[in-house]
Amino acid sequence: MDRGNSYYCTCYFRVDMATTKRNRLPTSEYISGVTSGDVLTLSRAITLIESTLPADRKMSQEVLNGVLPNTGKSLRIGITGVPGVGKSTFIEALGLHLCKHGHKVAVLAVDPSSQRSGGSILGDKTRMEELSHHKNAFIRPSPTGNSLGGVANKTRETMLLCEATGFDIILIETVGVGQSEVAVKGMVDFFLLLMLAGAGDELQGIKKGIMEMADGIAITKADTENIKASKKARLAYQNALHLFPPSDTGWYPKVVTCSALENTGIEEIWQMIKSYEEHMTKDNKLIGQRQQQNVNWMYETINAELRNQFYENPKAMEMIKELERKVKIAEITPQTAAQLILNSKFEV
Ligand SMILES: Nc1nc2c(ncn2[C@@H]2O[C@H](COP(=O)(O)OP(=O)(O)OP(=O)(O)O)[C@@H](O)[C@H]2O)c(=O)[nH]1
Ligand SMILES: [Mg+2]
Repeated sequence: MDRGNSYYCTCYFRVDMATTKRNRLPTSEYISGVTSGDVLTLSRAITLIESTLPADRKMSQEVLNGVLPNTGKSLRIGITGVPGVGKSTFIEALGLHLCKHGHKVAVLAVDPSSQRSGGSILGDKTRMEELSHHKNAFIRPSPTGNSLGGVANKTRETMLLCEATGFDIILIETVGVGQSEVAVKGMVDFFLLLMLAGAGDELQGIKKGIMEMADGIAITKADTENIKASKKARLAYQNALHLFPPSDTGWYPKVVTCSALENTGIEEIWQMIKSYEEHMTKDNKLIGQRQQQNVNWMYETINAELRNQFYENPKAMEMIKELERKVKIAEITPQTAAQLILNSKFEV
């Protein structure tokens, strides 16, 4: 295997850049390197945006603004499903399929809950071994962060950098338990839900909300003795989807079966994604969706920043503690306490 061509990120461990020596390029070199398709500069630019140092944060924004005209030219695909459903194995199969057809594929992850062995993708990197060595693929682990918002932001920014480097397909893996799938839905064009055929429990234990978010469902591990159950599950899910109101875009989610291990159904899923893209490109629906996602991102950032500024203010915290005491003993109502602190925010 030719490792020389590999884009695979070599940092197999998490590095807190805030505690390591800064080793930065000039802003213009990040921009020119990334936009000329240099993957080593891409890796370094991602390390920069993952840093929490204020100077790095400022530089990251300059780099991102510099590469912005070169972004947006990829198809962004989110892949979710419960732990162990087969997301990574599926991404390996789909990613390889696309690389073989000349696409350049970047694989990212949003998994704030994962503290195991350096992020979910690296944790099970063996599942993507072949893809990780393909010259057209780039795999980056889930960034660290103590909040979902922070992790999601870094993944969005990483996605933009990958696009500017020339990757035309972005695959984002996220675990479909908790809120990370909502964050990923808000940054991709197509959202694929992976499911397993269960013994008669096809529609149990599934969060309805996730199904409603999906643009497509793949019943995976449809191989060996699972084939029959998977076909049955496909019909059950397809029927269940009919019960949901149609989405604003007029797209009807489809359900397909696949086996990542046997490489079946992968092309069918790709065709489903392509017909979705075609549907969304008509009447500029895809552009509209992305514009809305960007606006939402701006508001999320403002909200998060306002919260941080407020809760990091020592005077406000002092006042809150005192008000908390008064609320506990019913000296004042929670509403009055909240109003007092919000009014005083401008003085503290
Ligand atoms: N039979 C069969 N097994 C599969 C298939 N895809 C994945 N598996 C197996 O299912 C297990 C979990 O696969 P992963 O790809 O790691 O699943 P995941 O959803 O990424 O798991 P997390 O990242 O832990 O949430 C592994 O043992 C795989 O070999 C498939 O198509 N068929
Ligand atoms: Mg995985």
